[in-house]
Amino acid sequence: MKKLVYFFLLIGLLACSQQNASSTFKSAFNGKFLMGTALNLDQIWGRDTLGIQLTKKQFNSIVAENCMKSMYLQPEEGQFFFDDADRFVKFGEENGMAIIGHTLVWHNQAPAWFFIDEKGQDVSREVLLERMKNHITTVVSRYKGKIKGWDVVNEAIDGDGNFRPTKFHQIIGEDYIKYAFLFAQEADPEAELYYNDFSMADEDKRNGVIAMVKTLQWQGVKVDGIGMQGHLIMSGPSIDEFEKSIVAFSELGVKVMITELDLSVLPIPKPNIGADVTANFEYMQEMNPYAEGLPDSVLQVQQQRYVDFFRLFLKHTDKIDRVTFWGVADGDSWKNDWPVHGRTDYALLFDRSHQAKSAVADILKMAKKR
Ligand code: 9MR
Repeated sequence: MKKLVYFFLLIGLLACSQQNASSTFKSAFNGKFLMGTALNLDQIWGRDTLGIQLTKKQFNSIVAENCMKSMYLQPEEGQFFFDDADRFVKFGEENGMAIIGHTLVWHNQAPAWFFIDEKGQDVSREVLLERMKNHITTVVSRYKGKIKGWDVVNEAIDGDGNFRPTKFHQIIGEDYIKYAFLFAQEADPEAELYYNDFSMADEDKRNGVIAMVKTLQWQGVKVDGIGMQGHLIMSGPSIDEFEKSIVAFSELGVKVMITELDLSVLPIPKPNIGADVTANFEYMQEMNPYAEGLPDSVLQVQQQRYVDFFRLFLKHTDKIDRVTFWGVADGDSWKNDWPVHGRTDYALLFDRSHQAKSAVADILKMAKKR
């Protein structure tokens, strides 16, 4: 009799531990895709203890929200600042996480000196290529063997599918992208190399990115993946359009990553602003309707939309390698300050007290069934 009681106790304990094991993102999606989050400086340096606890429990991949951007890594020519990035990489290594580097070449958050000479004039193509090479080589070599993959080039294609007219494009020409990938590959041949962009479910952007990646492939350049930034809003993009891009990118023979995932519940001041960080609109009370709390009805719509997107990701586990949230908890999200500063948004799946929203349980249940 006693033996029987022990037996059932054991079965119960096993069932419980099974349930716990799949009650986190990283375990529920194990074998399907990596589950990641972006970390800010408070998390990287351990000041946000709750955020760090949550990260260790839920995620098996990290990306630095800001500290690996070129204006922070090389604020002055030849003067590199690695303290934050080193700490970020150490945290990932200590916790056995897949570490993603973001981002080597981005027109935003590049230091002003990068493009000009001592007289303030634009530098030549040769000089800019040399600066790009030096930056990429220094950064990628430092973390060689530690970083799973780099967002090599970020946001190079405009909404109409053409090349965004950035300083890189103006001064070097289209092939700056090719060179960025080649320099990164040379510095760490084992690291995966990605192209990352927003509004990737839009048809023009999708086609522009496909054309660009095809050209790179035709030139023999190694591109391992395409990052689809998931800065969603309540009204768009549609699941169908998002799916078309997952499929189309995967048909290029590269991995697809859902990067920078968040879902804003706030009104937008202008349609189609994507995630262009330079967009900035004046604060108005009516643009901040949930400062005192999120009504249940809105939370439910958000929950459904998150669940629908995860259903889509689960349908394409053969194509998707990683899903990464752009922040740990609602209070961390850039959406609180963009495109209008000082609002209260609820864009992530953990609330301001680091409690899981009900969508989390739904998503975990769905993952377990697959
Ligand atoms: O979330 C980031 C925010 O804290 C920064 O102020 C901003 C500018 O560096 O960048 C935000 O992250 C962007 C990411 O690096 C690239 N895609 C768009 C993201 C949101 O703007």
